[in-house]
Amino acid sequence: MQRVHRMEHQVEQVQRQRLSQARAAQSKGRRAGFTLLEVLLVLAILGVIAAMVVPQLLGRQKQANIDASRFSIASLESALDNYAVDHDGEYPQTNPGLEVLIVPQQNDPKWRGPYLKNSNDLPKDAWGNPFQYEYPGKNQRVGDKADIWSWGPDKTNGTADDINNWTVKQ
Ligand SMILES: [Ca+2]
Repeated sequence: MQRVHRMEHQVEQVQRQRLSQARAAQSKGRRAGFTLLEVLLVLAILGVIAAMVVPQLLGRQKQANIDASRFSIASLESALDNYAVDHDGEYPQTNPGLEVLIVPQQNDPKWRGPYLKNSNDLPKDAWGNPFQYEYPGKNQRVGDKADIWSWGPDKTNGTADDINNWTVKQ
């Protein structure tokens, strides 16, 4: 009777051991699989976030460049106004253009520049191109003003993305 009991006990022990091993193996397997799933999930989420955020950031960068170029045009306009104050209300002609805001033309006793804060170089637009200048302006609707414009993001003159001082809001 006691022997039988002992045997039952041994069987029970072995069963318990096997079960515990099986659980350990199962848990190990599940863990590894879950880690891989986690990685894939994270990658998928990152992909979704990148797909949403990157175009938005690019769009924002483009808008910032447009704003910066518009700001430069406004600075040039005010520098030209200062130049005109010293030159009996006359803006520089198309040639020599904006250059005279930094360097006076020969025989120009009225010049009291430089008229730009950064007097070493004329500002460039956000895409590295010089601002275009024409006086008398052909596009101004009111008054005697100069045309100032940037070729815009596509770096090409006369396209829709040009930034200028005669279109009210682009
Ligand atoms: Ca353009």
